[in-house]
Amino acid sequence: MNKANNQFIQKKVEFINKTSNSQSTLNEKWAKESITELFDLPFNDLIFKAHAVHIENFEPNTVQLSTLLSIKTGGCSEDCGYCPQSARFSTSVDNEPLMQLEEVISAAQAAKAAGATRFCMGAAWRSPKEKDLKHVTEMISAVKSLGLESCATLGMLKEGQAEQLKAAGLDYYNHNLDTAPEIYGDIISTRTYQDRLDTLARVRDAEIHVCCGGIVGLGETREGRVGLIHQLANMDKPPESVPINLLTQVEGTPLMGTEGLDHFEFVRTIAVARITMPNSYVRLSAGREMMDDGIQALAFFSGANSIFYGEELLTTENPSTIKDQELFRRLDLKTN
Ligand code: SAM
Ligand code: DTB
Ligand code: SF4
Repeated sequence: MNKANNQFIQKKVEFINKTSNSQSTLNEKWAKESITELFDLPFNDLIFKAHAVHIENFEPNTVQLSTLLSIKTGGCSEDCGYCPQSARFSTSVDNEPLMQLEEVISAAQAAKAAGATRFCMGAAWRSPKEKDLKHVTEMISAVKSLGLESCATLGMLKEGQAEQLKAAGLDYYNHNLDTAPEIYGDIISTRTYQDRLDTLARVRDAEIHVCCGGIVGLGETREGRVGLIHQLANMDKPPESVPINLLTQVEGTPLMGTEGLDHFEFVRTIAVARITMPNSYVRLSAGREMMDDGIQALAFFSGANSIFYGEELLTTENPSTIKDQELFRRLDLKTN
């Protein structure tokens, strides 16, 4: 590289570093103003900065693969406005009871054979009942014995339930904040933001890794996205894993027909998550089916280092494993 080029990059780094976190009067790690400033950077400056943070903290060019399985589908009592599994909306999702252990084991074996290292089991529950939890703990132990990391997302946890999951060997619990507190009530009325924070605290106390993120494209403004990142980045300990979902609009849900989010704004959200949570895995989650390869490449450049891998999310489509493997090859990405 010639001298002029080197000087240019040096100047760019200095300029970008100027947008640093201004100390909040509330003594939080990330002031809302600093997060807003990041979102407001010229796109190239933002993703350049995010990439710099990423390669300082993670193995570059490496993506973690998590495969999802819906172990109990549909018929959920909650009213999350984005979700095709709510019993309150008329969608094409068929209700299915809790899966048998053998079916879960075969799905986990297939995920491992395809290259996934984490297996995430999702259930359409408000919160698990004791008898359900017993079956789920068997599934967790079976997944662990295959040499996979385990993750579960079962809704709100009551006192003592996180400890049961931990004892079965659960590595991660996924429970999303979904959006900013100010917007939350427009999307969900059957559980509060505080309910979610309480479950997350139980997961932390039980020493299970926290997987917590949200959805963008719910019709929120940029301020809404700032508010979500502000909550996540200021947790006492930020989540180890941060899934950023782009709303997958499903016929029959209240959020069907919401104006689509510019995919560059989605990439900005990934970049801001990376900068504000430098040690967390940032997962490019729901919505990849709608994104072209260029947008996904920009998301990886901006610090996304995990994806949901496998033909299906919970009830909606995800890119095929063959298509993903082709993308990894074209981008020289290693997987783990
Ligand atoms: N029932 C449990 C709960 O809500 O905690 C676990 C499963 S729930 C489907 C897990 C997360 O998936 C939600 O919190 C939400 O962030 C995400 N999700 C659900 N439907 C989605 C959609 N249509 N588009 C994007 N993300 C979605
Ligand atoms: C998360 O943040 N996204 C996943 C997982 N955690 C459970 C779920 C996405 C669901 C998309 C809609 C569906 O397939 O039903
Ligand atoms: Fe139920 Fe979870 Fe869907 Fe909400 S997101 S309706 S809690 S399955």
